[in-house]
Amino acid sequence: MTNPPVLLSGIAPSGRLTLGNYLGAIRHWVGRQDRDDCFFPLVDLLAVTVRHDPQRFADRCRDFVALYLACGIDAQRSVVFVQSHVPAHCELAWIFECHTPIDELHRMTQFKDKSRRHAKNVNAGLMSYPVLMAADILLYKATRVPVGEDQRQHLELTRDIAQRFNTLYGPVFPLPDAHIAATGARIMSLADPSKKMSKSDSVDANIVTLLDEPARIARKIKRSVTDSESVIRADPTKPGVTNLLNILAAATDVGIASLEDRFRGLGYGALKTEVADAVVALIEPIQERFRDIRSDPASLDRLLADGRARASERAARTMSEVFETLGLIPRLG
Ligand code: AQP
Repeated sequence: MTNPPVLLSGIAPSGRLTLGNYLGAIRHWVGRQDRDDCFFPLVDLLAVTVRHDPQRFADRCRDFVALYLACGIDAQRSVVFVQSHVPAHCELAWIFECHTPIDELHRMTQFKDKSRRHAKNVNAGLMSYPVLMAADILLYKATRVPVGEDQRQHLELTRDIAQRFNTLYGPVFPLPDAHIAATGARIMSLADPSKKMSKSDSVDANIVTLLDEPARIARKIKRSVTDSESVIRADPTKPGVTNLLNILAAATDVGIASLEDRFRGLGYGALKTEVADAVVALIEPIQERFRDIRSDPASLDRLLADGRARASERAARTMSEVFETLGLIPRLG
């Protein structure tokens, strides 16, 4: 019997988890757990590329992990762990940094975007974090990486890094593929649908967070920006309406074309009400489970210790192979 493919996907604990993170990423992780060998790190070291609050950081990380679980990630079947608990991520990232031309990193769209957003803190980590991301993936020899559309470029970089390493030293790493869902891959901001919904967005009206109260979620959706045409159809010239249709399609698993049929002749109010109801129906049970899981932080920490042990074991195997391939003196004992 062949081994199931290794799947890895993670999220940085910055800001607040959004509907975009759920529909574009986490929801797709849940369905793969029976089929793939799944690793779901909380990529906490990525979050320190921007200024963070050390007093509240550990609790925020626990919130994120609790949300993973509340969304349906099962820590028995999958390996749920914290990136910083497995130092091999940084060791491999260093080796990859030595094999990644700086120009390639400068070209990354997210680097350009983040350099603009954090103009006073354009640090080396902001530029090199896609290399750490490549290490996160390749350390476990993951071949499936379910992500939203925004991560496609980073996956290409990961493949380039793996390919370069293999060509120089021998075939160590399989090439991973980005698995981008047909629906929900790019959920846009509610108040500014020209940009993606982003968990570190400081404008609350732009995002639906997984921990927003249901009434607040409904209010934000009902106030979302549309247009003056009053016709419900998916169309690049109608980003607000298209976004609402995408959200509804992803939340209810109904195709865009049938939604357009169903809403023919109806106004934006009807669409917004239905989107709000569907999103609340999706998020409310997650919130209930979250409260339950979060009420027992000791269990959460034990679960992460178990995840660390399982992840470390797999990581150590890859690192031995990498060190040997690079000609380093083997670590004995
Ligand atoms: N709007 C989105 N629609 C669909 N998928 C999305 N993802 C992110 N935003 C959307 C997917 O969620 C996973 C985590 O990505 P991320 O950590 O880059 O999340 P973010 O919300 O995009 O984060 P920010 O605001 O850019 O904050 P930083 O970078 O500071 O953490 C990925 O699979 C992503 O594709």
